[in-house]
Amino acid sequence: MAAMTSSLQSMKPAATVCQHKAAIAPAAAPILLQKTAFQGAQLQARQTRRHCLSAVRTSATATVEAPARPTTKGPTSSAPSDKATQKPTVIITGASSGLGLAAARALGQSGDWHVIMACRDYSKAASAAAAAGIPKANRTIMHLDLAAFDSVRAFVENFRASGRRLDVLVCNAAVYLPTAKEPTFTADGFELSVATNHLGHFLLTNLLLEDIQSAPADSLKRVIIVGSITGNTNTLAGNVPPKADLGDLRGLASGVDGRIAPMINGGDFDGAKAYKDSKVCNMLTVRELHRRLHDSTGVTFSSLYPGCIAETGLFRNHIPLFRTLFPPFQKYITKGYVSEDEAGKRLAQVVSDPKLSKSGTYWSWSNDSESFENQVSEEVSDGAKGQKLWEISEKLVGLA
Ligand code: NDP
Ligand code: PMR
Repeated sequence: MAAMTSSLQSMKPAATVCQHKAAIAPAAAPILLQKTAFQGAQLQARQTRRHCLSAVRTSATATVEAPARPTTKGPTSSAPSDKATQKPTVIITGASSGLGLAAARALGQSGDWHVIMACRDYSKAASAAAAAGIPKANRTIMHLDLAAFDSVRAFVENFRASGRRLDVLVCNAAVYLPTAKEPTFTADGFELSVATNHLGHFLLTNLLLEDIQSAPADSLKRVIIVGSITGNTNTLAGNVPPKADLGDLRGLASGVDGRIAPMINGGDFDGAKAYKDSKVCNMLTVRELHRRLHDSTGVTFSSLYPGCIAETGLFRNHIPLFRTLFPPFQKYITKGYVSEDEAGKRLAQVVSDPKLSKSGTYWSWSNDSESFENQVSEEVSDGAKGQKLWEISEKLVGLA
């Protein structure tokens, strides 16, 4: 295991690319950013964003299973009575593998839910749904690339055009880039893990809140953002270096002026830390959503740590030795291991169990699979930091 830790600590920056470079016309070649060229410098961000985003828009509409020509501006125009007769609907981001797929299966197979699988790879999601045995009638696959704000907005329009009610949103998708030597920046100009795991979900949640609010009276009305033990430094797992630490958020804040920083705290790029920081953002966002919006909307906001699901695609970018040793380490040494199936049931429980209705909660499970309200770290419980993160994020995603 020392090898795992040292492999994480030895990461050094290397090359930086625009996420959508394959979709960009030759004229846009200069926007393939090199770290040295932009570090601390003002970017031609608007031009970059416009160009990459038009490419994303094309691919998004081409792969949507639901109606592909959205016309609605706010929540769908279907009569409320239509929605009252529909099954409750849950949107799960990143439902093409791992935890998201397992939760989609648990909910889809229950027969009580319609699951919108919000995925960036349509074919992969379709094969995964079929292999998992999620009945076709109980699921819809819709394209969503969380690493592109334009795709998030297109997803929301497409969802609204489908005429479905929305009861629960699960922000589950994530990327973990522990061996990356250089940051990857999205077309919008943000480090890939923070953009995907935090900013994309932040925008999605804000846009879909009004849809959840207008769900029929019997709705559970929930927003769930998947957190992790590794973002909580009040645990042993959270103290494995590199530790999560957003600092004063100066790196993230510099994006408001169009500058690009590889890390939220303004430091040098570290892929493992970027992931853990993004999980801190997820858990801070849940607490801030609760503080700002629970009383006025009646929506329940929660986060969770489902256990260590040591065999998911999350570790696809880790070194082979890690992928071999990590599952037995978690099974026999830390005893933190949980199967995808069990973790999926846990997430499905946070979606559907009327008892798990306390807003602002970070759920965890004991070894006998009993849910309990867990404690978060000092950083995750820092209300001032949560507020600051919210205000910066609103500006970065174009909501303020
Ligand atoms: P997986 O890699 O299996 O699942 C991640 C999902 O996110 C995939 O479906 C992936 O899509 C999707 N995704 C990645 N980037 C994007 C994007 N830009 N747009 C849309 N979807 C995207 O990992 P897990 O199931 O382990 O992770 C799920 C959640 O669980 C994450 O939030 C993770 O932080 C959390 N978690 C995981 C733990 C674990 O031990 N595994 C422990 C604690 C929390 P694709 O299939 O196309 O790659
Ligand atoms: Mg951890 C009780 C101990 C515990 C638990 C529950 C986890 C979960 N880990 C624990 C302990 C340790 N880990 C210890 C003592 C070490 C040092 C040997 C260790 C190392 C380690 C590495 C190198 N652990 C890791 C990594 C990763 O690359 C994973 C990671 O940080 O991903 C972000 C990881 C994880 N350990 C966990 C969990 C749940 C993960 C991964 C998933 C996540 O947080 O999303």
